[in-house]
Order: sequence, then structure tokens, then C-alpha cells
Amino acid sequence: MAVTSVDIHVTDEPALAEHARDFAAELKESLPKDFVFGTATSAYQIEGAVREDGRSESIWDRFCAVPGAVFNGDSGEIACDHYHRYPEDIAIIQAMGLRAYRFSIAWPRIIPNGDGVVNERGLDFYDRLVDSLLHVGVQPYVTLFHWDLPQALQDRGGWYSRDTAVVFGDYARVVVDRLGDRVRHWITHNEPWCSSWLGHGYGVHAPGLKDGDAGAVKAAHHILLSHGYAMEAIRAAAPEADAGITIDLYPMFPLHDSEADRGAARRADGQRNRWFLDPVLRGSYPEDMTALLELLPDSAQDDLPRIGAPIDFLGVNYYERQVIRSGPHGEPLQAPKEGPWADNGREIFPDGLRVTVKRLHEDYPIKKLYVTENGIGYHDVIGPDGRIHDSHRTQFLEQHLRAVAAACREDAPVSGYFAWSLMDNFEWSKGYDERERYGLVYVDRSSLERIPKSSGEWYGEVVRSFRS
Ligand code: IFM
Repeated sequence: MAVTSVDIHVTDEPALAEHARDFAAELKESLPKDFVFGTATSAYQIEGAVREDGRSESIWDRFCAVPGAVFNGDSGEIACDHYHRYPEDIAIIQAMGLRAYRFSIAWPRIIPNGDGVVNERGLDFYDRLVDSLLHVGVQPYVTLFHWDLPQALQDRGGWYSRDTAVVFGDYARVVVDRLGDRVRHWITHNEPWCSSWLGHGYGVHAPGLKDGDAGAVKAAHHILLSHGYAMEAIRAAAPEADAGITIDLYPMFPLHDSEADRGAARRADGQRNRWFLDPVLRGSYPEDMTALLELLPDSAQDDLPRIGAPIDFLGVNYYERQVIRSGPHGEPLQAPKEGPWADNGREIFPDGLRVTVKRLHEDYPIKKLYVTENGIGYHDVIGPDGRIHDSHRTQFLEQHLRAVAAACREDAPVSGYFAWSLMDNFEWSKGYDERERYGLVYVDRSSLERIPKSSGEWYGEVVRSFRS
């Protein structure tokens, strides 16, 4: 359990530290006492070591090799080399004072063929990771699928095949059997809209299929079904577990307060949000989404009880809102937003997080929510003093935590917040584009040296002060 030590400098910046302490005092007035503050990552974005210890090829390894698929031809081959440097990364988490860390498991490390033979060396890595986290008092929140499907399964149809849903349940069982004595919090999937629509509809994520809504709906259904199988596996292997799914949600604002724009925003919400929320939380697909309903596999109706079985919490990833106007046939079209903007082109709209959480609380029977991701990409640079003064990110975190506090005052059951991301990492089709640095910790792309940013130091001080 060799955990190295790391310096967190916030006390060198008295104004920042004082601001963090004042802000923590403000949060205490609205957030529950046991509110969980953490940070998040995913396997392919940070681990590297793609050919080590029996890991097989994933669909992202394959996709990154396609010319033009990923910015600059980048890949997760080395990423942040977390596979080897995890003791240092855990030391950073510890130094920040965080007591929760969300990471994902790479399926190709555990069952290289997708089903069948289990790779003990893959499990051993996550064993070491979990033990090292617990050793320093950090609770693991484990995601079972954050997009790195074994290529062997893709070769047999991937998420177009119902069998992939079944074997996801087997994979979940293997992982929970091994780690479930120490890991209490489980997330089956991360952002199923991205896996289905970006990967199978638009082809901008792995596996790069451009099959439109037909492909996306089929993939999404099997992903949701696999969530159901995984929940059953978790319940069987670890009855005390706290388990759910993470969905990326976008509040849809009509451009004008007209019937046409309101209707278009409702349809956009149906495709982007309710298409996932309704089956998981109500056991049904949204009835108004008639064109999508026609694309569902024949088995869909029979699968819904399994998909809609109770979960313990919903994970919410929030990044930005969408503004929607109606097209000539009532179709939803994206309308220009107002800003302000981050370097990576995302609009910063903190109240959208409050609106999202409040809406979930009002529309769905949810007992507990975690904000499992929230963050922003900037082109951060090392200053002359060797530090990264990313006050824009500090402000972003402050505004969004304030939105969570406001939602809690409106009785929304938010139990935790995980900043995306612990460190700068591989941002999927955007690769290592400098504008896509999401970390609380800067990662030098050549040396892979980690340098905590001032936002990370500020966040740590907020968390420590909140507890004191
Ligand atoms: O980096 C991603 C993450 O993998 C999923 N949610 C959004 C993040 C930022 O784009």
C-alpha cells in the first residue's frame, strides 16, 4: 500500500483559502452534514497500459486507430499512466482531503474476450486500487461501464446484440464477487446516451457506427437491459450495496415562449433525457416519442420490468443546458446560447444543474441523487511561479456547488458531488486538445508530472472545512 506524499499548497494563497472556508460555511447551511464530496475519472481516459497484464483490445483502442476519428490521432495508449502511477494519484486525493473517488473498471482487463475466461491480473489491479483508497479513508464509487467495450464483443455485434446485455451481467457478477466486500457504491453505466447515440447513431465515438436513430435506439435498449442484468448481479453478490446508474442530463430551454418552441424542447427532452430516465425509473418508454418507439427491438416490452427494477440512487452528470427552437415540421433544433463560454466551447450555465435536479425530484420517484460528474475544459497553463492559477474553474465549481445547495433547499435529495475530473485526461474524440483540460490536477503531456491546480487546492480546502 505504498502511497506517496503530495504537497497541496492552498495555505500559500491565504485569500483563496479564506474564500474556500467562507464558502464551506455557506454550503453547510444547505447541504446535508454527511454530504459526499469526491472527484471522478474513467479507465480508458487515465489508465494507459492497454496491453498489460492480459488486457484485451477495447472498441476505443480500435476507434483511435481509425485515421481522422480522434483529434490529432491521439489515443488512451498511455493516457495518464494511472495504471502504474495510481499510488501518486491516491496521494493527491488524500492530500486534497477527499473521502470519495469515482473510477471505472475496464471490462477488457477483467474478461478479455467479453465473456468466459476471467483474467485474475486485471482483477488484481482493481484490488490494489481499492485497498489503497480504503487505506487512506477514501470510499470507492465504482462504474462498471464507461465506454471501453471489449472489441471481441463488438466483433459479435456489440450493443446491437442482446447477448452483450446478458454477458454484462456476468461481468458485473465477477467484479462484485471480487470487490463487493470492500466497495459499497456501484454504478452500472456512465451516460448511456453517449454510448448509444454518439457511438451508434452519429459515429463520433467508438464503435464509430453511423446508423442514425435506428442504431442508437437498438444499442440504447440493450445497454439499458444490461443495466438491469448488472443490478441483479450486484444485488445477488452484495445485498448491502448502494447501486444505480449515471445518466447525462441536459435541461432543454425553449428559445421563445411559444407553443412551437415549447413542444420542440419537450421532444428534445424526450430523446435526450426521458428516453433513459423513464425506463429506469418508471419501467416504460416515453409514450410521446412515437418515432423512436417504432425502432425498439421486439423484446422491449418484456425487458422493461428488468430495466425498471428499483435502484438505490440516480447518478446525474451535468455539463450544460440546451436551447431549442422548433424546425418547420416541429422538429427540435439547437438554437444559439448566450454564454459565457469555456475554452472548449461549452456554455457555462450553473442554474441548469439546479433545474435538472429539481425536475428529477418533482417528476420521478427518486430517493437519492449524486452529481456524479460536473466540470469544465480550459486551456490551463503553468504560470511563471510553476503553478496553475485556474480561477475560472474555481468559479465554475463554486457556482455549480451553489446550484446544488439551492436544489437541496428545494428538498431535492442530493447526497454528493463529484468534480470531473481528478486530472487532465484523454477527452475521447477530442484527444488531448489543450482546451479540453478538465482536471483539478494538471498533467504534463510529456513527463506526465501531476501538478495540483489552484481549483483543486481550493476544492480540497472547501471539503476539509465543510467537515470541520
Ligand atoms: O470526459 C467526459 C466523461 O468521460 C463523460 N462525461 C463528460 C466528460 C467531459 O466531456
